[in-house]
Amino acid sequence: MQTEITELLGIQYPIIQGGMAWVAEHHLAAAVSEAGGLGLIGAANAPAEWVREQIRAAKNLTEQPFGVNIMLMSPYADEVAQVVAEEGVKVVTTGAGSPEKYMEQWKQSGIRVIPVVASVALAKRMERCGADAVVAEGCESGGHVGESTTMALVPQVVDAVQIPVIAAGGIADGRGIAAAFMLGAKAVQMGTRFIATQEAQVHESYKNQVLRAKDIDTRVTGRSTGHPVRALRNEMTKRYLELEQEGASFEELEQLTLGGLRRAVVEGDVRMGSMMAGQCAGLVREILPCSELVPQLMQEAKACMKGIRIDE
Ligand code: TUI
Repeated sequence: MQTEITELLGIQYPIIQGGMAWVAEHHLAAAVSEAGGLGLIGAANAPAEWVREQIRAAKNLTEQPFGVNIMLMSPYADEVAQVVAEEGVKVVTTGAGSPEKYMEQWKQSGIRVIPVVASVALAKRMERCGADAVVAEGCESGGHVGESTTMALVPQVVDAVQIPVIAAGGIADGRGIAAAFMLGAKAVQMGTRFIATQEAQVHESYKNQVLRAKDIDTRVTGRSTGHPVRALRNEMTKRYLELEQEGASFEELEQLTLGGLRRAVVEGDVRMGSMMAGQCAGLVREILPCSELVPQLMQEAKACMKGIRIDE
């Protein structure tokens, strides 16, 4: 299925894997790209040299295009911005900030730049400074979240900009993809669904928690500190929310989440780790290889769209 996004990125399916911190490393990124979507390496808070190694490792696994997601609050963001240009990365997505200061350098290096936005205002600013597309991410998503839902945000961003819009937040199956197209999106970005894949280098216990999750099993911590983050509920989110209610200091709260992603992803600490995941975790029922998952998602989406065509 060709859209403006598949053409822009040179990929087979309009499905982009989210740049999940600790989860989106080269095995997963390469597997998604090999399956016909766009895989992403999530730079998160990692040093630039780790990102360089990941890019090179992904290139060894696939000749298909893949991208790097740069988390702009990272202390290494400036260096990572340089590394993606040096390594000839085809696509960069950004999160948790505005990538304006890197835009000229990236465009000159021929990189397709796709900022993740959670508001119409930022989407318009990104279009003005030369973004090739935007990901409009609703607050159903896992990790750092904005205010608006995907259903409300995506069509408002579509109306506000000329560049293609990619929908994210709460999408985990073909129905979600079809719905995103109905809202005017030209592709989707999915994170949570890709945690439950064979290639995701994520502790089995965390994967199993995604499989077991029900609709109401995520919580947003950090609203009081201005860094709201959605994760599967566990002892950590419970204590965090209690402390927030008691008016705990930023330092006290940070103690609870420091190293939390590593604990969840690497150690499988489902009690005190930070198992970031979106509200659609309840839709995820089985672990699949990306080579099966990506085409299957697209088949489901096509079937949905066929079902509601009124000219048949
Ligand atoms: O970035 C994300 N999701 C993330 S980043 C992340 S790393 C992290 N780890 C621990 C604690 C906190 C973060 C985990 N998940 N999604 C993309 C996204 N970006 N959503 C919202 C935004 C955003 C928010 C504010 C983009 C820009 C912005 O402000 C820009 C400006 O300057 O106005």
